[in-house]
Amino acid sequence: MALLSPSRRLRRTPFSDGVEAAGVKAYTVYNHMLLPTVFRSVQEDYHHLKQAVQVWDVACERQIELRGPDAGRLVQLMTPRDLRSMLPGQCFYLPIVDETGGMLNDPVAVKLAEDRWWISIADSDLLYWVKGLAYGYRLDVLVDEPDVSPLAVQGPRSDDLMAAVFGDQVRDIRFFRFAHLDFQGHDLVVARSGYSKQGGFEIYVEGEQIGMPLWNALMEAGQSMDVRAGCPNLIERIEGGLLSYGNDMTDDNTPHECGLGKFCNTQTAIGCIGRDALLRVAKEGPVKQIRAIQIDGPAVPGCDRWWPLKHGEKTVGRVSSAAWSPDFQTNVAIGMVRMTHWDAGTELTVETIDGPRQALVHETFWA
Ligand code: THG
Repeated sequence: MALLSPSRRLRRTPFSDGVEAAGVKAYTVYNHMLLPTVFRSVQEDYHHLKQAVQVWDVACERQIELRGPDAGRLVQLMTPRDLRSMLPGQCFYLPIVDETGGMLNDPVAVKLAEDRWWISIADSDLLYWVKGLAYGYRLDVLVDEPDVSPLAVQGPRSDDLMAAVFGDQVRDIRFFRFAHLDFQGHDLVVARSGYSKQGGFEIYVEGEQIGMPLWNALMEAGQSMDVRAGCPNLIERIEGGLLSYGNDMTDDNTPHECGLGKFCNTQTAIGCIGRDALLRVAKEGPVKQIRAIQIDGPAVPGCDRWWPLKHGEKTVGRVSSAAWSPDFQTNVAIGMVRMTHWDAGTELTVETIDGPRQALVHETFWA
């Protein structure tokens, strides 16, 4: 692939100087912003993530801030997950759906207060949908994209690194909870969350002023822990079954097709715009669903378009993400498979860009 032309529209982040100094080798574009994808190599980065600790510039996980008495009502309009039990201090992974039950995004919602939320979005322009709803429903809420940039610390040594910078209080933060912690006089939201299965934290950095000081403090404190700059890792996230909006699912898919049924309480999510549509399809159940797929043979090429999944002549699904897994010594993949062929152990053929391969519907994701 050719290079990306830098421009004002392709936004840099408060950490871009650190990312470049660390020798970033490739970027993707996510929410119109730079997202690093490779530092040494995807495989080297993968081994290191699973053994040590990394600092990730995930500023592209942009926030939509909702402020005002109707903030909670507006979030509930958008999701079939029942939010009544959610307390300030909690984060929830939320399917966001339109009036047909189609997925518009799969953010992490951060409930700062009853009347103040951050929706930490995946790669789609959700802001306009949210603004449209707030205006159309005449809600008493302000909607905007504040300058808040998440910095993730991920890997088995995350607790030690974070404790070195923020103190031992970070160890007490529970999964998908957050605390307010001080860094050089700035109050930061620090959550135990992140786009890997290796454990870690996300620091919501407000403004760009302390971006590089925080980056540098983590890098210095982590020297003895072999800290490195990293990024969401393709291999690790496929092993863990972490979905990527736009790749593994689109607005043509319901949350149930995406395997996100466990994050839906459609019966009791009163107010959700997609509720009727989802209740209708829930009666029958989904006819296709996300599955872990194992692909035989040597390392597959990069998956930059859907690869058809076939049973004989018949197309029964598609693979949307795939990579060679050094730990499992096979190609791991995420696909959408029709009900008739989604049982574990079903043998299929996947038409990769380099030709057909044998594939197997796997029982579960790998990690
Ligand atoms: N963190 C924050 N914002 C984000 C992401 C993130 N925005 C974009 C993208 N990632 C959104 N997608 C996901 C996908 C999966 C998870 C979080 C965001 C995730 N899932 C866990 C799992 O499936 O094991 C746990 C979910 C749970 O149990 O509640 O973490 O990573 N800020």
